[in-house]
Amino acid sequence: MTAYLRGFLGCLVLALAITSHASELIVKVGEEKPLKLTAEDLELLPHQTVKAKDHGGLEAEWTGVPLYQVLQQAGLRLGDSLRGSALAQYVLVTAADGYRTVFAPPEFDPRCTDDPVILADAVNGQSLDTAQGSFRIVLPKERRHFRWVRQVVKIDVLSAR
Ligand SMILES: Nc1nc2c(c(=O)[nH]1)N[C@H]1C(S)=C(S)[C@@H](COP(=O)(O)O)O[C@H]1N2
Ligand SMILES: [Mo]
Repeated sequence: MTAYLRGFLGCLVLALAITSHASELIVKVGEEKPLKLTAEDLELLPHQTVKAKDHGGLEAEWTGVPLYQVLQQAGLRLGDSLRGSALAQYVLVTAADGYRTVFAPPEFDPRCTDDPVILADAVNGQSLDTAQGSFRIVLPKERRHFRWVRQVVKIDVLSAR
């Protein structure tokens, strides 16, 4: 009984360790110090809710933080600074399964567009499930869903040369 309990507690601790590890997002803007965000850190930032159809065509309410705010916190300069060589920057989003996709900063800079790009942590008032991961990119205006990256674990801002 005691051994069983110990085994159970061991599994629980391991599961918690894996879950908390999986929920960390690393955001690296050029040579800036990487920003590490847990799900709890993201919760503290101002959220926005958007309506969007999922891949199956069902309308849902996605809640999260506008991506540009997370990137600005990690050191990305938008607005008036987005000019000249800064326009050769690209944003590489990597998921836990190795899926990757890129964005360009003007696609989510509010000085350039009204179309939201959300780093979502909830849908219809519920936290995202394990298939979605702790963080998912949501693009309500994009007709294809290939950039709705699930299980986002890393975001790099790089410069094309
Ligand atoms: N991590 C990850 N995100 C991903 C993908 C993937 O393979 N891995 N596929 C993309 C594609 S092509 C589509 S159509 C949608 C599907 O979203 P769904 O799984 O919620 O239906 O997820 C996108 N996000
Ligand atoms: Mo897809």
